[in-house]
Amino acid sequence: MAELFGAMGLAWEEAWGPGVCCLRGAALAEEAAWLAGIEAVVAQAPWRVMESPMGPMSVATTNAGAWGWHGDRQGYRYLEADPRTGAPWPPLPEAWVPLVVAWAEAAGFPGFLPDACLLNRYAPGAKMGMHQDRDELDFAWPIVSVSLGLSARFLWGGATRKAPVQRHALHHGDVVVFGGPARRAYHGVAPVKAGEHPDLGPWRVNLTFRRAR
Ligand code: MD3
Ligand code: FE
Repeated sequence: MAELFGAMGLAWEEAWGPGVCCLRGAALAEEAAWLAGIEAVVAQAPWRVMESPMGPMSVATTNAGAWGWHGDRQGYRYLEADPRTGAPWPPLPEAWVPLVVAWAEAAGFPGFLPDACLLNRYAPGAKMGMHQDRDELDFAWPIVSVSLGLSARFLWGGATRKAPVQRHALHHGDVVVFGGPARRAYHGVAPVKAGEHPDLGPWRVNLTFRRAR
């Protein structure tokens, strides 16, 4: 467990396995920029519940960046505009990008430049079933995840649905970079427990930065 400074603020690096790097608390140093950025995104593209072929998701979702992830009964894809309004998704807040770039680089992915940020908001009881993220073009790029608000139990499986699952708590300010052999691993989030976070209230918000195209 190495202590990191500089672009990461003060953070603790944890290796979970091949291709996964957890930077505990890395987003805390710029917490205000994360919260203000979320407010700006949601003002332009409000939280909405997306559908999946199995029915409505239990999280509320929105997007920022050139591409936004969209789910409906037909399946999943990236869209250049918010289907609610036809307008482009809000831009990635400027303060976010250098932080994400630095975390990706620290995890061994120089040159990562996200063009999509999927924001998921969990109320107590909300969860995400085990799935792979495979709507992006190039799996050589990692996904960078930022967790804020209520804690959650993250479930990390393997290359198949049957592989054993590791469980890791994710807390306010934690950053995880998933790349290489972990990029197509099955993963999910257990139902979030009721609680009240001092800065976010009764919510968990997770942001995933992706290279969609
Ligand atoms: C491992 N979100 O939006 S973030 C998702 O906490 C998603 O909201 C979860 O899974 C959340 O698709 C988990 C961590 C994460 C994100 C993408 C991954 C882990 C991943 C892609 C591949 C492997
Ligand atoms: Fe995912």
